[in-house]
Amino acid sequence: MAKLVTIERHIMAKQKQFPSATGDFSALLYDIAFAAKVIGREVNKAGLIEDMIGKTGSTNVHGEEVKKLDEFADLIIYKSMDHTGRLCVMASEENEDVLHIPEKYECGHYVLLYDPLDGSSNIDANVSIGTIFSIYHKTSEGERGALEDCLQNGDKQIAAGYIIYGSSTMLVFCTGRGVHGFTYDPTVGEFLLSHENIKIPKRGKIYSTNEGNSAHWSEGTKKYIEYVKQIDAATNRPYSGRYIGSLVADFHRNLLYGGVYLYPGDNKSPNGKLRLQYEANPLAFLVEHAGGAASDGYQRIMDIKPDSIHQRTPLVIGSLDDVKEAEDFIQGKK
Ligand code: P6P
Repeated sequence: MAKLVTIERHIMAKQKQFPSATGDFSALLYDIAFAAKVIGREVNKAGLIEDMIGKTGSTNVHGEEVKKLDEFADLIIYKSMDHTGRLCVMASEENEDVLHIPEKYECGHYVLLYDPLDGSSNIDANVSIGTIFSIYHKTSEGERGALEDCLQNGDKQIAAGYIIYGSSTMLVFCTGRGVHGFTYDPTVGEFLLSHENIKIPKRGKIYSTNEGNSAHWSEGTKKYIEYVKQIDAATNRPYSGRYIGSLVADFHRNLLYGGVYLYPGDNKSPNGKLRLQYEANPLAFLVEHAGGAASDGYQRIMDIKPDSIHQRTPLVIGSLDDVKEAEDFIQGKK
């Protein structure tokens, strides 16, 4: 009988390593796990609920169509967190401005940034989608958090993770001591430890990118993608092309199997499509703690100083050797 380690038991065991811990951080992680259960329930039966599939008719700050489940997930996370007294401010990919804690509630000393439902354009096609989150310490002076709390470099993250709503619902997170995956068991209503201390292979055989954009790519990017498709048994080429079009799903597969995901900048979108604060930084935190790497093709993602909460960044992320090789091509060294 596999040892049944719930996420609560796992977090408590980690918390015991820090006698000064107040339990606030652990409780914040439980709150996220709770929100994940509620979102997962709706995502998994969305197709059966009148009016949960489809568009809201509105667009978000990025001019993208907002799906009904996007709005639902965004609200669930905010409402699960706004009254706990653990957070001082939040920021969501779905909301233009930072999300303050209502005056009637106390503020805490943590900051939560999140993409409530990434890949939502895939919802109606029943493709895996995900929630991505980052946690920082409060740095601003005032009692209630501020925009500056949401503009910290990625290497100031104290935790990050994602929930993938796929063939099963999994919560993968890291608090700086290993990357751990928990699979949701609906029969007991718990996330159970299923992937302890995940390490990404140093080199993979998978590349993930939208080749439909290749006409706009730089010469370096084009050369790298051509390189991984060439036949050379000594370097395990050609790689396999795998692209789901849902970042959490593509990242999760590469984290477990090895490989590299690229959403590069190009002559149409020099900063690429993905958001630094809600997508690149949390996944960069995870992949580095799993032994991989994340860059914009030139610099480490977690070294980038954010100027705005919605800024985009090119992203090359995955197995250490694959990311370094992609950087060499992008920088014209190969
Ligand atoms: P494209 C989804 O909209 C998303 O933000 C990521 O989840 C995904 O990897 C990417 O965009 C897909 O973008 O341009 O290839 O459709």
